[in-house]
Amino acid sequence: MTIHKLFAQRAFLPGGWAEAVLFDVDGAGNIVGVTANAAPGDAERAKGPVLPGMPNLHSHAFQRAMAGLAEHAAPGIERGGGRRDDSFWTWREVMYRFVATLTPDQVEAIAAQLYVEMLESGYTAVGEFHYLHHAPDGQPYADVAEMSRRTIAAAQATGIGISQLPVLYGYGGFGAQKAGEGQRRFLNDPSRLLRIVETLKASHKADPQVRVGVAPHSLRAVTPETLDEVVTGLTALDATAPLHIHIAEQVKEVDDCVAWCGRRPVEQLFEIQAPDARWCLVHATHMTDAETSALAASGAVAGLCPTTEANLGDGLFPAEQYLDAGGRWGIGSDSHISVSPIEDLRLFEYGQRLATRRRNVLAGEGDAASVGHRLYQQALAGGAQALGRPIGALEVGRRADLVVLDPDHPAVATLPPERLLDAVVFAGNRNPVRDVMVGGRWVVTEGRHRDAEAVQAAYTTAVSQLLA
Ligand code: NGQ
Ligand code: ZN
Repeated sequence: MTIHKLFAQRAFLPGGWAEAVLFDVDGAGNIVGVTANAAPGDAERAKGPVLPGMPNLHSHAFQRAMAGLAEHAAPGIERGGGRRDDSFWTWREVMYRFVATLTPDQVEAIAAQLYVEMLESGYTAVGEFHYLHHAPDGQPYADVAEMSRRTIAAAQATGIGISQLPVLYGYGGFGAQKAGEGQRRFLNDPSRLLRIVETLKASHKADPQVRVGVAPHSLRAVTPETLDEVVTGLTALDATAPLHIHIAEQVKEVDDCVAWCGRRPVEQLFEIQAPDARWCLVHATHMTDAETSALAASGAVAGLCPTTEANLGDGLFPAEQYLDAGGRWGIGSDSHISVSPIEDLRLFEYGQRLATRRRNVLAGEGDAASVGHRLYQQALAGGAQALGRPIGALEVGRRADLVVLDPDHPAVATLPPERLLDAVVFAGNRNPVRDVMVGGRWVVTEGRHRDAEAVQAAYTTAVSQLLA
């Protein structure tokens, strides 16, 4: 098997920054050798410091095309009663109207544009929390997995790794409330959802760039019985496949959950399931101390989406307590109001500073006393776990997913390695990502994705049709 050799003068390995690192990558895109203090020999040379690519653990790809369409408070056809009534729930109404007519071709074009933007910003894998399954009238397409195939096709065309998470969505609210009109394209029972999972798994079983899991949408959209059925069904197909769920994002959601079952959402999930390392609890914004400790102890990942959570007015995740308790977490760009690991990591810390009036709230010990270092490192580990793929670290056995920082970026050019991630996270306003490799292949060079222009042209056509 041919081995590609890549030499980096400086690279961020699991133990921290290392010098003169030689990577061996096999033809399948796996790292098969990592040697520090090595001679470059005839290896290809990375043009700047090398970081592991960041996993983006939570995406609703189609929402990329509505970024900016829900940021005005004027009352009118799109909105409720103006700014005092604007909330997550009115945003959701805008989203339902946006989703009503989307075609498979449009979804694929939007996803491709999004994935190009992710790659150019340093994300090398995505968790696609996919609930737009059916035709506008709610009827399944001839291939029930049609829409999922489109996001996977966009991932394959652009080169990003994907964990496709077909969503189980059955109801409109706690206690098996009937789903609304705006939700009809999302609906499946557990057996049809598992058929989607099975057919996708069969189509992609040999592809190391694709993993398939399941996402029960939220405790609002499933019952304890349908949740159990889909978890059991997935486990039978793949005992380690990822399981993602939205949870406790909004105060109203917590209140409605308590009114329905007497327990808060995170409490209720732990009552009816046993979340472990396979699980990713997306948002988990509103937790009591006991819930925070239970989640941290479970080994599950908290899927944090700071820019979307800010945009939707969700609230602040109890980050300091959760990290102190050893909780695992990663980041996602969710609604894609921003597509930048830098911006999401920065806002994660800044939310805590604003709330506590302190600085370096999420710093750890040793190398991790650097907030940038600790956040980047933990988001890599949690993201990799949540996506269920061997990614997130530059070590033997993982995928060769890496980012080369621009050596001419002022911060990259001047700062010592132990401050580099702080500069990137807190002052990387001009994108410092130069080149990006996924599964051993370069997909971004000199800041630009190989197909950026064609993908954007198709995106522009798709969105102009949609908004016409
Ligand atoms: C979603 N998004 O499924 O796209 C949700 C909104 C809901 C976020 N929670 C819809 N950020 O939760 O019902
Ligand atoms: Zn979401």
